[in-house]
Amino acid sequence: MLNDIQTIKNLAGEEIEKADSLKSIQELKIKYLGKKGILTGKLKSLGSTPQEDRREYGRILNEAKICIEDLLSKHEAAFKTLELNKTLQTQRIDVTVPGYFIPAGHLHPTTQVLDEIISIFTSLGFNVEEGPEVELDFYNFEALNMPKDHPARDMQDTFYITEDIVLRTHTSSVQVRIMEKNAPPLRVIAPGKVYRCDADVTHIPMFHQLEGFMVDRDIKMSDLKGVLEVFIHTVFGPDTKLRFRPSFFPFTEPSAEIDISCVICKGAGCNVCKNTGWLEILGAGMINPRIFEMAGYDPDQYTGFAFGMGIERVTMLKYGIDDIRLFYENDIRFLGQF
Ligand code: FA5
Repeated sequence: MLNDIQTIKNLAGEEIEKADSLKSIQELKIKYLGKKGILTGKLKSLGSTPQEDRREYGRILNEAKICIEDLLSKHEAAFKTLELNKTLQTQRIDVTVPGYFIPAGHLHPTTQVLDEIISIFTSLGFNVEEGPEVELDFYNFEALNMPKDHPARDMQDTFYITEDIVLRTHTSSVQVRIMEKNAPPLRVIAPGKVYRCDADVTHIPMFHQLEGFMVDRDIKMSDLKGVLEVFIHTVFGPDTKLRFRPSFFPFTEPSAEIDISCVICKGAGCNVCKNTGWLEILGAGMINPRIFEMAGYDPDQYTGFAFGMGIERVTMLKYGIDDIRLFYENDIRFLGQF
């Protein structure tokens, strides 16, 4: 037995010295000291040795165990340090290397311009309101003085959901909804998506409009002019001129189309303004008294103005974009410029 223990101890010592990796050290640990290990086997058989030898054998076995354990843990620690150094060498992090550029997204140009327009009107005391995009024919047309057979309905190519429900063709649909629920005075803007069955370089089936209206006693066309001047001068610069051109909308009387002096040639005449020096920007007018009757307001007491603009159109004028379809083709080379 004593010889056996000595042989095991020597053999383990030799094998541990020869081990060339952490893995082989761990294998040797199992081989000698694991549950079914050689030395563990000897310790287990201690019970079957004669009583008089048991003590001595036990002591020598324990000494051998401690000696092998020591040797194993020394080599284990050495290999661990070696491997750590190797990892540190090969996976060295150079904190001075510049980072990768992660492209960040930004707001769509129409959203940027819409946000700017909203902040101009809110600074003038207008409240922001919203209405549904799937709208009753009543609010989109009838309440705006366009009964079912009215020829003005043809001015807007409507997507009908049913005979009485449409995709709203303009944000003017919000006017009567707001007036029904609120008494004057009112100062409201209503931005949002609108839909028309229409597509070419200046028209798309889904676009954004912003409606604005003010109702109170003694609101005049000059108030409309003053408000629009602040808006136009802020967006296009203080030298931009405004022109009111007579027009027709069933819900305003009188009605006007508002032009601004061409942002490219400053009024001298160029391709963009077709040599007129002017660019159309929005529709407006004094709210037709029939709309007040629809909303339950007394037209003898209240007057008001309304205007409506296409946000893509304003964005095109602001940045000199000549094709409205670019906004919704999702070409990052175009969108990245804003
Ligand atoms: C209207 O929609 C009226 N509701 C505006 C209004 C409001 C007048 C209040 C008076 C009082 P119009 O159909 O002209 O008007 O459209 C207004 C703007 O929407 C146009 O000047 C244009 O910039 C934009 N627009 C119209 N159709 C399209 C389209 N298919 N694609 C992109 N923009 C469009």
